This record gives sequence, structure tokens and C-alpha cells, in this order.
Amino acid sequence: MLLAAVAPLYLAAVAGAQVTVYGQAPLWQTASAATPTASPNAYNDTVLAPPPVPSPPPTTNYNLPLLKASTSVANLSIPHVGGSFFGFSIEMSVISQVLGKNSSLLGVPMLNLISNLQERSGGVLIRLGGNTQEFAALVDHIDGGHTFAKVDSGSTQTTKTPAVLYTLDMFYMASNISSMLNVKWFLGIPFNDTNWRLEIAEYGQQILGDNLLGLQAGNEPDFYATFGRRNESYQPQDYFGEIATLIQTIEGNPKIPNKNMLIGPSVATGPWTPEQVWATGYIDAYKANMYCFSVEHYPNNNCAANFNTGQAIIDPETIFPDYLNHGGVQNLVNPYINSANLATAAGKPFIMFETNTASCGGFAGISDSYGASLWAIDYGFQLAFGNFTHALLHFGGQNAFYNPFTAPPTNQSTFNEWTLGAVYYSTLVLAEAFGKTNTSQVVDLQANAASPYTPGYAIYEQGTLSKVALINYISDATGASSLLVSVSVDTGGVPASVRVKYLTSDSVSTKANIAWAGQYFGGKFQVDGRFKGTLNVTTVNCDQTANVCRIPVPSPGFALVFMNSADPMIAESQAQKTFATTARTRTVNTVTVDPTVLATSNGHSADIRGSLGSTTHGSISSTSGMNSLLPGATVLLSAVLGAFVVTKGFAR
Ligand SMILES: *[C@@H]1O[C@H](CO)[C@@H](O)[C@H](O)[C@H]1NC(C)=O
Ligand SMILES: *[C@@H]1O[C@H](CO)[C@@H](O)[C@H](O)[C@H]1NC(C)=O
Ligand SMILES: *[C@@H]1O[C@H](CO)[C@@H](O)[C@H](O)[C@H]1NC(C)=O
Ligand SMILES: *[C@@H]1O[C@H](CO)[C@@H](O)[C@H](O)[C@H]1NC(C)=O
Ligand SMILES: *[C@@H]1O[C@H](CO)[C@@H](O)[C@H](O)[C@H]1NC(C)=O
Ligand SMILES: *[C@@H]1O[C@H](CO)[C@@H](O)[C@H](O)[C@H]1NC(C)=O
Ligand SMILES: *[C@@H]1O[C@H](CO)[C@@H](O)[C@H](O)[C@H]1NC(C)=O
Ligand SMILES: *[C@@H]1O[C@H](CO)[C@@H](O)[C@H](O)[C@H]1NC(C)=O
Ligand SMILES: *[C@@H]1O[C@H](CO)[C@@H](O)[C@H](O)[C@H]1NC(C)=O
Ligand SMILES: CC(=O)N[C@H]1CO[C@H](CO)[C@@H](O)[C@@H]1O
Repeated sequence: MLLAAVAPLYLAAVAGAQVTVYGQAPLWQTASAATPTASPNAYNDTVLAPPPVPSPPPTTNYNLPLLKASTSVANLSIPHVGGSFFGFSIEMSVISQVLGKNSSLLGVPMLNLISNLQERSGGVLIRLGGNTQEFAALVDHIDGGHTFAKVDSGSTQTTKTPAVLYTLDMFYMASNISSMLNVKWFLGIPFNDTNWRLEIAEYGQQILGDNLLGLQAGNEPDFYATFGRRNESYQPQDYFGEIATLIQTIEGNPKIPNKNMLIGPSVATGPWTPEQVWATGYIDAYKANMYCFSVEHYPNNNCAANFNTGQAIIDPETIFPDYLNHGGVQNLVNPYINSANLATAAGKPFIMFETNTASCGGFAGISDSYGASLWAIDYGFQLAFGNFTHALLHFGGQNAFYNPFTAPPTNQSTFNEWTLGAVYYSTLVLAEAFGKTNTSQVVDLQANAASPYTPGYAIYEQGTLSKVALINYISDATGASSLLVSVSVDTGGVPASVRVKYLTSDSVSTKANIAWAGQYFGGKFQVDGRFKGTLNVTTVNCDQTANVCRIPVPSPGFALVFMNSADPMIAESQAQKTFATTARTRTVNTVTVDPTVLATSNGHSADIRGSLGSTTHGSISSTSGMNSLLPGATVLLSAVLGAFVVTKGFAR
């Protein structure tokens, strides 16, 4: 497994706006020059069978009566959601696979993909961290021009984790990206040592300045005891006490001028609920020191398959339907609504700091499918409706199925380009839906008699009905399950016509053939981060006499209906700012990690079994969304590659 792997297409940023580009495959050289045989998960071709049409099927023609003014709408979310709602979370051990080898070799497709989001949202939030932040260590130098490397952390505990080594250049990478695009960053303070290693805070603030928004104070602390990072008695009160000493240490450190940008508690809702942390007085005690409050959660996990934990391996086909209905995302968000409203009352953002389709890398055929695009759209809207201010989709590198985008395997970097994940399209959709004003609000319309297969949302911007979002989770090539949604508006009625952008594909199972308003990025190894094809925005004429716009939604399908034909998002297509790729060099990656190091990292079977056996507290995940997906199962929750966790329980 490549760890400090090299992203293949690189951009060298030099002073000013001028850029020099390296590592681009010549445009005439097609991917067919080398069809890869070995297939890390990020490039896996598994295509599942779509679930059958539900029986009985939901009504296909339904009415959606809407209110024009936000003031009349019950249960509308807080009024400051923006197009940057979805951001990204990059596991510290795979930063070089996503952003680039170093600050002078940044991935060009990555820059283009972020540029497309910025064009719609005004800015993009990225977190560098995850479980691997806990043992990460700043070093003076790494050979070969590398910014990252890995070593065995030397821990003999069950949580043995390969330590990420990084140089100061990590901060310059982030800073260089922010000099080209409006990207704001989150970093994480390592919690393996309560004598507090604070270099990441010192240099982060010094080098990133205002582009650093916050510093995570603990990553899934509810699993620290499970992983052996703390002893068995570790409880929310102990975590509370550690934050007090952290704040005290920061107060006394002149190299950390901004003392009030912490982020917590980032519980996984595994052993602890957020409420157990709030019960310590956490919010009132620390809100002055916080940038935001946070949680992390995944709906399921694939640890058994990807890390050989000894648990039953889940067949993706059997759980695919769990991702293709609205109840799944409601169950994921409901446990956090109380917390979101507490954060709002404290005047702070509330962020889902790390999430995706499933921890331990996601599921083949699910995480990279059009079904996952629909699921992430529904989940994103539901999180915003539940008063989250942002959600960060996690990157796990080449061994994960769920990445929003992935560089090619390093040894193919001279001829293959990048691979887009289905959930990247969801980030584009939400960016357009919420727009640039940071005043959007969303409401779950409980559409179609609350049919779980046909959810709908209304988006209000600056107090007025702006857009309607319609999902059809049903795959039905016959067309019999296509929807015709009759939208009406109270005050003033419907406009003469509305514009509609569709996210299309053939079935929920497909992965390459996905398009947003007619445009796409291409299939595996075909992505340079720029849209291909022509923008196609559909006009639907409305019947103003009858006060109705009839919006078709294919099966499966997603439609974003723009109620105002002058909405600037209608014309959004390729970002104006692109990063061209015109030159070529071979980059040879020499940093690899001994597979046995990873095998003994905190995801390994023996370790997981060991901690399962010794976990004595926790097991409270009955409130988690995962429960609805995995009734009766023993569940492993949480992060990515080599990072997880355990909640016992759910015995039938
Ligand atoms: C790339 O590396 C993988 C794993 O080492 C190997 O199986 C594959 O053949 C290599 N591909 C090329 C084109 O060298
Ligand atoms: C794709 O992933 C599935 C599930 O992990 C695996 O069984 C299959 O072998 C993979 N395919 C390739 C070509 O690696
Ligand atoms: C508002 O939320 C409450 C509580 O969840 C629910 O009972 C009610 O039906 C919702 N009202 C509307 C109009 O959606
Ligand atoms: C979100 O916050 C708004 C404003 O405080 C509130 O009216 C609404 O009920 C909250 N939503 C939920 C789901 O609690
Ligand atoms: C909206 O929020 C984003 C991200 O927080 C920020 O980059 C952007 O400048 C904001 N836009 C406005 C108009 O305030
Ligand atoms: C924490 O991690 C660092 C870097 O891997 C290591 O040097 C240090 O010894 C660790 N501290 C403890 C208390 O384990
Ligand atoms: C980045 O890597 C390239 C290629 O190895 C090297 O030439 C360059 O000096 C490195 N840049 C930094 C800032 O380390
Ligand atoms: C667990 O760790 C805490 C804090 O270091 C310590 O006070 C306590 O005695 C330890 N408990 C056990 C059972 O080792
Ligand atoms: C534009 O999109 C609509 C809706 O998906 C489709 O029916 C139509 O064929 C598309 N037009 C073109 C030129 O692709
Ligand atoms: C704007 C910025 O942060 N530029 C940095 C890009 O990275 C180089 C190191 O490779 C730094 O020297 C620059 O300061």
C-alpha cells in the first residue's frame, strides 16, 4: 500500500498568478494506453443490481403546495446555510494522494474540482486530520522532496498506529492552495499525549493565518478507551478535564496567538452520546474557546471486509436498499438535532466533521454509485434541515470506495488521470442549491405522503422560496416509476416557467455515467477536474391559471427546480478559474509502507477482537442511524483506513 503516495498530475505554484505545470499526461495519450489490472478499491468496478421497484409503488403524481415567504414556513432551518455546506475531510495519512506530493506539486484536477465548488459557493472548507492525526509528528526533513511519510508509531498497545510524519511544507501546501482558491482549513491537535504537542497549532496559525479556521481538540474521544489510547475508566468527564488543561497550555503559549479556535467534542456517537459530553458543562465552559461544536458519524462500516476483523462480512447488495430511502438519512440526523440546537443557542456552528457512506473505506458498488449521489444529496439536505452548518465528506485514499475524487495509482501517473467519486456530484448540487449568499434555509417537505422513496425539500434564500429539490430513489427502466410533481405557490402563484437542472444516470447502480445538467467529468481515469459536455438546463412551462408547475423526475433521478429564472446558479457550469495541464514529467514515488505496519495498525483483526472483548462501557449506539441499517448486528463504527472502533451490542 502506498502511503506517502504521489498524486500524478501536479501543478507548481510560483510567485504571483503564474503557474508552471508538471506531470500531465499528454492530451493525445488516452487511458487505453494502459488499462490497469490491479484495482485498489477507489477504482473498483463492482456494479450491484438495483433494488426492485417497491411494492406497492409510491404515487407517481403528487402535489407539493409551497409557501413563498420563509416567515410562514414551519420547521425551517437556521438562516445561514451556504453553498459551502459540504466540505471535505482528508485523512492525514493520505493528504499526498489528494492534494499533491508537496507545496510545489499540487494535483491539478484537485484544484479544478475545488474551483468548480468555489464558483458556486464562494469558498470551500477542508479538514486535514482523522484518526491518524493523533500520532502525527512534525519533522525537519523527509527525503525525496516528500512532505509526508509514515513510520510505525512504536506503540505496543492495541491501538498501534502508523505515525504520519510531516514537514512544515504541509502548511505551505495548504497556504498555496488558499492563495489560488478560497479554501479555509481545519487541523487537529494530536491527543496521544496530554503534555500537548502543539506545533500544528503554532505553525498552522503562523503560516495559514486567517485561512486556518479551527483546531480539532480530540478525534472521536469516545473511542479512546476502546483503542487503548486512554485507560478503561476514561469518561466524558475525563475528556472535559483534558480540554481544560489544553486550553490552559494554549493560554500560556505565545506562539498560538488565537486561543479561541478549538473544535469539539467530535464524538462518533459510539460509546458516548453527545448529550453525555454536554452533561459535563462542556458547552458553557468552553464556548468562548471554540470555533464550533462537532460530531462525526457514518451510517455503517465495512471493517470486516477491509480489515479482516473476524466479524461477518456484509454483502453490499443486501444493504444497498438502506441507502436508497429517506428514512435512512432521517435516522442519521435525528440523534443530533438537540445538539445542533444547543450549539446554535451558544452562537456556534455545528459541524458533522467526518462522514461518508460507511467507515473503513465504504462498500464496493454502493459508495461509488449514482445511488450514493442521491443518498448524499438527501443526507446533506437533511443535515442542514437538522441545523448542522456544515458536513465534511471524508477521503480515505486509494483503498477507500467513497472518495469524492482520487488520483491514479502512482505507477500509472504518467498515463492515467483521476477518478471521480459519485458523491462529488452531490457537493456540486448542494453548492448550487444553497448558493453564495450564506442566507439559505431548508425544510424537509415530507413530500408525497412522506413516501420514503420520493423525498423533497424547499430551499429559501434571503427569505424567499428559491428552489425545490426532488429525489426519486427508484430504479425503473420502464419509466412507470417516473414522477410528475405538481408544485404550487401560495402568494402570487407560480411563475410563467421554471428552470430545472437534473442529476441523471441510468440506474442507482451506475458509477461512470452520471451527469449534472448534461455535463460530466468522465469515467475512471478520465477526469482532469473540468466539466465535459454542454450545459443543459430544462425549461418547464407552468400553468399560471391553475397555479401549477408540473416537474418530471425520472426513475431514478434528482431535480433542482429554480423558482426564479434570474437565479445566478442556473448558468453555473465550468468554473471560470481553471488550472490547465500542459507539461509532463514522470514522478516516481519511492515512499511505501511495509504492509505489516498497516496490518498491525488499529484496524487489525486481533486488535479489534481484543478491544471488543475488553470494552466494558459504551454500547449505546442504539440511538445511531446505523442501528436502523444493521439491526441485531455487532457494529464497528467509525473512521477510515486503520481507524475504528467498536461498539458492542445490538444482540437480537
Ligand atoms: C502498478 O503497481 C501494481 C502493484 O504493485 C502492479 O500490480 C501493477 O502491475 C503496476 N502497474 C504498472 C502499469 O506498472
Ligand atoms: C472489487 O471489490 C470487491 C469487494 O471488495 C472485490 O471482491 C473485487 O475483487 C474487487 N475487484 C477488483 C477488480 O479488484
Ligand atoms: C414540524 O416538526 C414537528 C416536530 O418534528 C412535526 O410534528 C410537524 O409535523 C412539522 N411540521 C411541518 C409543517 O412539517
Ligand atoms: C432549527 O433551528 C430553527 C431556528 O432556531 C428552529 O426553528 C428549528 O425548529 C430547528 N430545527 C430543528 C429540526 O430542530
Ligand atoms: C459564505 O461562506 C463561505 C464559507 O464560510 C465564505 O467563504 C464566503 O465568503 C461567504 N460568503 C458571504 C457572501 O458571506
Ligand atoms: C505521541 O506521538 C508522538 C509522535 O508519534 C510520539 O513521539 C510520542 O511519544 C507519543 N506520546 C505518547 C505519550 O505516547
Ligand atoms: C516537491 O517534489 C519535487 C519532485 O520530487 C521536488 O523537485 C521539489 O523540490 C519538491 N518541493 C518541495 C517544496 O519540497
Ligand atoms: C486511568 O487514568 C487516569 C488518568 O491518567 C488515572 O487517574 C486513573 O488512576 C487510571 N485508572 C486506572 C484504573 O488505571
Ligand atoms: C436535456 O435534459 C433533458 C432532461 O434530462 C433531456 O430530456 C434532454 O434530452 C436533454 N437535451 C439534450 C440536448 O441533451
Ligand atoms: C502563498 C504561499 O503560501 N506560498 C508558498 C508556496 O509554497 C512555497 C514552498 O514550496 C512557499 O515558499 C511559499 O511561501
